[in-house]
Amino acid sequence: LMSEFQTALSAVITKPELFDLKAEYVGKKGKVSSILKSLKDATNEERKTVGAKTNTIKEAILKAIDEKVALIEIEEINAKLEKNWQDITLNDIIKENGLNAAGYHPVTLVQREIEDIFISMGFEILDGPHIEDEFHNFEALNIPKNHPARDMQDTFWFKDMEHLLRTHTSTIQVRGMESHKPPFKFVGPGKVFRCETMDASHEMVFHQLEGMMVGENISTANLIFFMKKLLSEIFKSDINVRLRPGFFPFVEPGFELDIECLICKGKGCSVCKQVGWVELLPCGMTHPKVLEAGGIDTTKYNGFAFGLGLDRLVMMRYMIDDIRHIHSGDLRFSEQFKEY
Ligand code: FA5
Repeated sequence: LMSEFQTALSAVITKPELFDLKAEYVGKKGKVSSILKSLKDATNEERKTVGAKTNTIKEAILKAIDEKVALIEIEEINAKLEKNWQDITLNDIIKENGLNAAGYHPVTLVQREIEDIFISMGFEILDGPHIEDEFHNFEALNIPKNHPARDMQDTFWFKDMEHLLRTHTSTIQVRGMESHKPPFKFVGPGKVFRCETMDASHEMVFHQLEGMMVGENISTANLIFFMKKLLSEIFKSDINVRLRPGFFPFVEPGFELDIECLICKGKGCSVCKQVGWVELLPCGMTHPKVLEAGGIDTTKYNGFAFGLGLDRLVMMRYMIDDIRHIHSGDLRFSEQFKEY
């Protein structure tokens, strides 16, 4: 019986065939059961020897069936893998486009470099949501409803008119104050969104990198030190900068830090709107109302904040003459930064 079963088993390919075979041999009306049933008319001695032998065969059959099930399942998985095989390296697409391999986007490269500079000076890196509420984007930053400063940044509102796509990374300042106790210092990079007309230096979706330091006796000299350090580490050479007064409701005093346009060497081009300077790094001493909204004791602490225009810094760093290249998604553009 066992050798007859083994011959039948070796011919089985699919699970339904196997289950039929199982029923034929060890099912209720199967061959093994009928042998066991026939023992009712046998002698005691026959029942003992034949019964024991038949049970051993039954166990061997069940074991062989289990092994075969496992084998069939492995074969099924292998067949699926063979059929649905995909080359996740996309080699063909890369080759067809005459490209070699992937690299980092220039914004990612510069962002990481700046993060490293600030980490080395003891700053934390914070993140924040793209979808914000009015409080974090405006009110906590001393921009109440109907304040004209809301028009400085054309906002993408959600239908509920309570939520919006953040217009600046200054929202990270607010969230940072909420989650930290002074003294603290952090930077927060990320995407921001504004409903603006696009040109060589303006995008609707762009990147900023916010910075904030809160502690005792923080001064404008501290602010200027960190701004200088950032620029000298990024450009590794002397660049011309100018500091002028700038208005932002969340800082007092506020400054605009511009750098001489490196694309035209200050002569005037479409990136700097022919003025020779690029607005890059607005900053200032944090307004006491903002600190209070963030739960900071203003009798003890003060601070500074800045909001770097990351895409424009990337443009100056790599001499990119139109911001729209940065967001084009064109691999021929990103390809060029692979070596950096
Ligand atoms: C702000 O967004 C302030 N939150 C910055 C700030 C933070 C000031 C902390 C003081 C303290 P502003 O709207 O100027 O400021 O934008 C900051 C920088 O983002 C600009 O200097 C510029 O470099 C960049 N930027 C602004 N608009 C665009 C745009 N449409 N496309 C690309 N870059 C832009």
